[in-house]
Amino acid sequence: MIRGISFLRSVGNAQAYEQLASFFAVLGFAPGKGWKEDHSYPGDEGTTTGTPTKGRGTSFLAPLGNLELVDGAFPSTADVLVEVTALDAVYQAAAAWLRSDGGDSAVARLSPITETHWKSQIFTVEPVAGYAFCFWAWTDPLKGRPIAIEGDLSAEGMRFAIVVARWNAVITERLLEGALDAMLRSGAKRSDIAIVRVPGAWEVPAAARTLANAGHVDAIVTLGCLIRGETAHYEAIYNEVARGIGQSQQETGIPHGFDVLTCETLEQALNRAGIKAGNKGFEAAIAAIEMVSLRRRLVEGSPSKGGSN
Ligand code: DLZ
Repeated sequence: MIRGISFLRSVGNAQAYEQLASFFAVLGFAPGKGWKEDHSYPGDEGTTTGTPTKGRGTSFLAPLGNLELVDGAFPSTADVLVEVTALDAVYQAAAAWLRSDGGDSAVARLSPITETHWKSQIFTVEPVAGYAFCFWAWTDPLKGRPIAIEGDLSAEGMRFAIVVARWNAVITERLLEGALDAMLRSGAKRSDIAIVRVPGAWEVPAAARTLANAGHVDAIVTLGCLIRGETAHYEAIYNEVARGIGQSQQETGIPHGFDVLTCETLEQALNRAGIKAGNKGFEAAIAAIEMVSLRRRLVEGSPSKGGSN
């Protein structure tokens, strides 16, 4: 039921308001909606542009927020603490902003980065005198990340089969090159990659299934190209091919990288085979590598590299 939390800071005058808005904008905050009201408040002094001040708010969003009550020693020199992931970069950005705002002497409003007692580093900055903010980051960069089990992209020691259709070879050979490039650059050995050629896309699922059942490879990459204008029963063929490859993956558990292109024209197919829109064979191979790595972690039950709280 609770949707979010806002920390409101009333800024004494329009100039400080604009300076602070400029400071937070350069630090990479996502801008919020902000607001502006048309009626005036008693004591309005006017903005730097001369128009009468009305109520307004500039907001900056962070993905996470919390209300923290503190009993005992206060953990920082400011009451707003912004957690970041790259403290050094934020520090540099803050220093650059201070320099541009007030020259080298303004950098005195930036404290050095210091260690905290809670395994993190912190600094305090006063972009405008009297308005201090603390920025901090965990010393262990994995601390505080959402818990996730992920595969990595190292193919060292993995064995692959690439099933490639000969139909539309001008396209599928490029997809094959892309898939090989991804595997070899990710650390696979050439001798651990089998290339299996089949007549057309229609034959890809059966070959993939045979390879998966044989159990000699960790992953299979399936490559083909169907061009609507040149293919009778295009939809029917594609549906069967996609279903067959998906079924082979689901029933054997062996990851199947899928790249049977379905294109309107040859030009579109060429673009997806490396001319313009990246090489989809490369992408399918990278996905297969990640899935092998993930599968090993899931089966071995070791989320060791997935990050934890
Ligand atoms: C027959 C056919 C047609 C019309 N079009 C394609 C295509 O665009 N891409 C492709 O990979 N294969 C095509 N084929 C061949 C079928 O996939 C299959 O190889 C033959 O029907 C023989 O079973």
